[in-house]
Amino acid sequence: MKLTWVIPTFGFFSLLALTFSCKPKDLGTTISGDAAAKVYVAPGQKDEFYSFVSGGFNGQMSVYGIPSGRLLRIIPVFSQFAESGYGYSEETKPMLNTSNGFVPWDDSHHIALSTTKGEHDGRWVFINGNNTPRIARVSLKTFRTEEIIELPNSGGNHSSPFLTANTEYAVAGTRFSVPPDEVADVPISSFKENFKGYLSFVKIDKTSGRMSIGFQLKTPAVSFDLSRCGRGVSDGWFFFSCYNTEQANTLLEVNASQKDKDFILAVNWKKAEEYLKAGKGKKEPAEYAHNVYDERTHSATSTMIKEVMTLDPKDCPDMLYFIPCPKSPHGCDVDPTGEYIVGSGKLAAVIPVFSFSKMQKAITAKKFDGEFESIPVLNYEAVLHGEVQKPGLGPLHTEFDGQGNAITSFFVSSELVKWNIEKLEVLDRVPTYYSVGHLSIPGGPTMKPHGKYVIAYNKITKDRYLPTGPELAQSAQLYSIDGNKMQLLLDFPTVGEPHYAEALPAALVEPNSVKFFKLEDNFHPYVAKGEKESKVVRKGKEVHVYMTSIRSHFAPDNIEGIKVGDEVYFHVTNLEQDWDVPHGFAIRRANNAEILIMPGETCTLKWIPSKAGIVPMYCTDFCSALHQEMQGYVRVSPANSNVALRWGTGVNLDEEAKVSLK
Ligand code: K7E
Ligand code: CUA
Repeated sequence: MKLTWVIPTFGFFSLLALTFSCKPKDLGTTISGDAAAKVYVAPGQKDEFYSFVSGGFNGQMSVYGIPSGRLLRIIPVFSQFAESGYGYSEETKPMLNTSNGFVPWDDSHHIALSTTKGEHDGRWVFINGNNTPRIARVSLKTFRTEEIIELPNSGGNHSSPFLTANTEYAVAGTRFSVPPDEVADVPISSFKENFKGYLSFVKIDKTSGRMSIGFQLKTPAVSFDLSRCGRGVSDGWFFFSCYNTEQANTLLEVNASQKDKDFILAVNWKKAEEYLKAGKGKKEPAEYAHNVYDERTHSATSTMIKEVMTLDPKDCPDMLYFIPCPKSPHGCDVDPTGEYIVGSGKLAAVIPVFSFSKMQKAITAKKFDGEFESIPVLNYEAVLHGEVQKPGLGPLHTEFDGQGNAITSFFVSSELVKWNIEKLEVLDRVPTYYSVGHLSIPGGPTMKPHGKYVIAYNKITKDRYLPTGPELAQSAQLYSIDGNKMQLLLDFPTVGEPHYAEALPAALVEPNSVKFFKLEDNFHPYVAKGEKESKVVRKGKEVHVYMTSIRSHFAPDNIEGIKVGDEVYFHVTNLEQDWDVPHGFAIRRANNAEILIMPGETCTLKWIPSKAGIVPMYCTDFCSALHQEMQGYVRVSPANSNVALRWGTGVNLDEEAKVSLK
């Protein structure tokens, strides 16, 4: 396919034109003959890679097998998930607590797999919450969200979470500059005086993965978009793309597209650590939630933290530098060696590639073009390795194949373009259908890319799948990159709106995957480790049912003496000790979801009966041939009744019931 375009002059109207996408001329309905064989994973065979895909506005993370494109799991993170009871069960509700109370949704864009020495280590995957600024950590042993930390002073956590080479920090740059939380109520027009852009450095414990806010940098009010850490030669640095350096607060489409160049902010985080040690930090009042899920108790707790350490660049010279970057940069990507930093200006006609060693020289030689809010601005030519000429239109993101090449996604011209980093030459281009956002090469953002494939995550799907009303499935496309030419192999639909994704070899994850939770390690306060321990305990209006489930019955499965308006807690322990045998629990007239209990786990469903009557409950997960028999009854009596509290399984309550003495 040959692409032709006119490099526009950036007037208002051409700007408008640029922000729309074009449809490639070649409709791409033909693919070469061996494509099917390359993505065919025969029944019973497993995929080579796990791919973790952000869910965008569904607030979750999804897991696909690559190259088949098969959806393996949706991991609930920031949004309630009725399928498993995440955010509905008493144990998981605290995960969604914030300084603004319970927030059961978010918008998640970026995936970050943990690394050691710049290579995937298969331990954790991190993801951002954009709307309520948060970072979550998911365990790759359990595929569950283990921790969520909120970020104060941030207006929207887009530029996040990006990790250092040894997963020392996850960074989080605010997309919206806002007044610091303390200042709050000011006129919007006082943007330049009152607004700030905060960069958060979230520390990650080496062994447990536990997160805490190490420090926040108070930077000028711009919009931080994306980021990557330095590595190898540039270890100790972070690079953040910034737009709206015009500092506009209205009609950003026009007003934040005025300048010929915005910035990449280079942050020397090792220096920031030195300043902290030297006592330059200042603790400031703040309020943010830190939510931790404990696998021993199968329960989460939420703690509200009241202060945060901040560093003001004014007290910390030689820590921050601006690199001019053409036209509203979006992606900011660092190559595997750490020497090259690729900026992708959404409205730029070139891809600038910066050199880290040139940047160091320029800093020593003070090759500055003035300052931006007291932060030195480096001279563009002095730090530039070179520009890729006529690469395409609307570059967004770049990943690396580990062979000295980069592949960049182009939203406007709907294509992936492969180019050589050293020579800055375009080597190959393939169309995407349509308007690609992020792209993902397995290991592409690490020091050792695994290569083999690139996956395009497209923003528009028109005419690729059977229509499903006004909203179509999201579209991902898989290409092979191990030959000279990139080759389209497969289209597959995704859920939510995928932004970024990261893939790693299955061998790094599969052997560690937890098969079930050991009952003996269950320290849930309401666990029943065998049917003999099942019981019902009333404490005033609170009723605690210590329930067990095993194929194919609950204990107890008959309960009487519950009254209208009671607060009933079903603490269900799944006694199974085998892989892939969850039981579900649902009860009629509940105002929330089911709970889905993994073997060895305890989960709690809260239920407030509203009417007198006999209320059925049952197992929701088809667990055995007699799954349908896995059901029982709760008798609810009027609030003022004196029906005794009694329960049992396999007995006649009138003859043999266990009775609570309380
Ligand atoms: Cu979709 Cu990374 Cu939020 Cu680009 S971002 S596409
Ligand atoms: Cu247990 Cu179905």
